[in-house]
Amino acid sequence: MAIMQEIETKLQKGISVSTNEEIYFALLDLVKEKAEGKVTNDGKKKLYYISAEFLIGKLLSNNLINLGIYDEVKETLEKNGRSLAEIEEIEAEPSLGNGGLGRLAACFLDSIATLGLNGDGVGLNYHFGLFKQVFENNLQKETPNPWITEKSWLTKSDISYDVNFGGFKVTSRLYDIDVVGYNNRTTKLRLFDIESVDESIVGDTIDFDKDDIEKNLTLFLYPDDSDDKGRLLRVYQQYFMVSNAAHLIIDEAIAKGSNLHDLADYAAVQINDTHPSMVIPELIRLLQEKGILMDEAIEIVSKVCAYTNHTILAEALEKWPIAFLDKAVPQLMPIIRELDNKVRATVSDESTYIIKDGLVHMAHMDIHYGYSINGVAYLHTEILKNTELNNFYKLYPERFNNKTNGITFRRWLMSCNPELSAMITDLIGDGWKKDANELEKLGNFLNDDAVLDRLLSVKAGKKADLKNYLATTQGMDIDDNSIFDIQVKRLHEYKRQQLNALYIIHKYFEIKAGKKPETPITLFFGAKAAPAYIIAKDIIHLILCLQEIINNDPEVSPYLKVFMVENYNVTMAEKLIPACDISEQISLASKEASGTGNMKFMLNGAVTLGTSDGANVEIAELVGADNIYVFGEDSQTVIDRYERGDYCSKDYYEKDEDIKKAVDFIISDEVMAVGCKENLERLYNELLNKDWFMTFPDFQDYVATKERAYSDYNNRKAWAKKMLVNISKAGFFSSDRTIAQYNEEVWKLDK
Ligand code: 26Q
Repeated sequence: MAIMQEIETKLQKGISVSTNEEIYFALLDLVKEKAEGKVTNDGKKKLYYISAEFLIGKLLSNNLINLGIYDEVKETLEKNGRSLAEIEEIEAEPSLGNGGLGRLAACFLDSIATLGLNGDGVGLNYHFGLFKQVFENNLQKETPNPWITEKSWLTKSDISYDVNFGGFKVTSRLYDIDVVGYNNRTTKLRLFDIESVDESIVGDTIDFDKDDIEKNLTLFLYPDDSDDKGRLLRVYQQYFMVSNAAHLIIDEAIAKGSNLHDLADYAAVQINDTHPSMVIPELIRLLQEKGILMDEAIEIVSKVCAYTNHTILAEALEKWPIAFLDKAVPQLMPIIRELDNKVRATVSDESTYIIKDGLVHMAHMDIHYGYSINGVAYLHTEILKNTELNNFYKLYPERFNNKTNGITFRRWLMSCNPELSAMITDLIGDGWKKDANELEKLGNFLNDDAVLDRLLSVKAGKKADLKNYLATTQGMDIDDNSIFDIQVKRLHEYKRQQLNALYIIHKYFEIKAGKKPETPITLFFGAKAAPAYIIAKDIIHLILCLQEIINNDPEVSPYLKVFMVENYNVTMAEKLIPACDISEQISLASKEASGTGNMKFMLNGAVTLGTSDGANVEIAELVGADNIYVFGEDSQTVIDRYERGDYCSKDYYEKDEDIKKAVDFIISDEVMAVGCKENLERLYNELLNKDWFMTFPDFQDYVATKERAYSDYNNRKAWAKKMLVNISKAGFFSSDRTIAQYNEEVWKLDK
């Protein structure tokens, strides 16, 4: 049947007389039906990618692309006077993740499906996901973000388990979302929910009764963990997730013929950061329930579980008080104690013990009882091996391996930038869609003026699209002839949005003093701060204050403008990234495990301005020094500084007039007039007295390198060449490559 007929059969009327909402739900039904008809790999061994986050983004367009019917649907709608873009606006984005780790999990599912591997994602069905961000009086406010509509991508399954907590029991329900690969294959995202969840306990804010676990368990992603109740709720969530996952794994293995002694032939579990770590003791517990003795159960589970580390920030490595686990999951504590005792019996290095000072170190459990431990970029894995986890590396060198992150080109090029995709296909054919390394062929056009001109005009088109979108949705007045310099990612001090803000202040003074840039500059930010992360919220406050001051200053605003987009999410990323000229990746060297935004920007022809950190290092190696702007101290210098503990931000402040001027501006009358004294003073003091992520030592190099990039931008032809080199070298960062490596070296699933 022609698509038009299929849609109209669903609608039971003509497309042209239906509302956008009716068309969206008709397409949703249609896509779900088509996905069900696709093949799933049903091989003996299956991967369970367990993750507290899956930041999948809107699904309609992506699924249409992967089903191969995007163009047909789009044209059919257009013929009937309708626009797919408008219909997409109806879809609510499921915000089931914070940032990188969650989006990575979503890219991985796309690649697992596309490569036709037997693997599912397993997580939680948060009803409100991450909060929605709104700005009021230049401050971030958080509101609930419901995304589940009566008809949605979720399909209720008949799978349900009893999960026991200390003193009470809950019943789960599994919902599935089909993940459509770009290859006629599908896999599933399996999201567990609790039958007794009650959305009505949430009002206009994200506050709710944190004690009522039976009603609140799956309401929010990472409920505020600034107090013990919030932290305890995280433990309940994590156990609920992994207990369900463990039941599912065992049931599915048995159904395939496993006697459980051979579980490792049927299941591989990837533990995405430490949030699902309790799956180790839970699997051991369930195997014991099935009659397997503790020692053998531990051995079996150690052949099933593998752990990915995503951070070297000590504060993000989860350590749970024994008292929490005793209260929430008393049945696990004896097993965790046994796991710890076994380590104590054989390992002399106390720093690696699982239980220390009344805390259970989740990562330690993963490393002792997992068969693979990986970092997410070359530099990150080296730092884990040589510094952060060196004591573990000495025990188990063979377990450590690197899997440099990747992104799915279906969403991050084909779907978000059809214009650039079409141009690439015109030049090199469409083999790159399945083998991203073919993008290298673009290297043949580096001296082709017509190609370079077309590349610039595609970029100009995306900049105009972004300008229009932000004018309509957020009332922003953007000059699309300016340089689009973009920093979008979670707000964190180590990511150093504050360094960018200090540059803005510096530039503001320069322009005031008459040093005007040849091409105007627009600096974009997008970032949510964790609700309890005070300094992060203060940084947002500063940026919003700068936006108000600068954009309203007639002397400066023709040359420099600042825009912080509200509620940065996947949907917004898909609009910002294709329009970017300069991609800001300015974390303090050694702190960003990988970054994946850096890869998305590069793929869309932005040039990176970044430190030697995470995957930036690999980008630099691939594109060469002429096609990236690298600045700042290197990771070893930073690590040594921390080791010595002798960094003193005040010294820099006192010796460097530019730094002093920029930092003082934070508490100037001008900023105070549009901001809050308390927030601004707190941020000022933090920088002056601590600056834990060392923005001052990198400040002058950052300014100089950024100026060099802005100046190079004016040579349009040379700039277009840099863009093309970046696109042509991006193939390595396809998540298809990453997943193929995980499979070959870690999971070993059948094709
Ligand atoms: C831990 C304890 C208590 C509360 C929250 C957390 C928590 C929550 C989320 C800890 C970590 C996260 C998320 C981490 C994350 O997104 N890491 C990013 O992972 C990306 C994918 O590997 C990398 O590219 C980024 O460099 C890394 O920051």
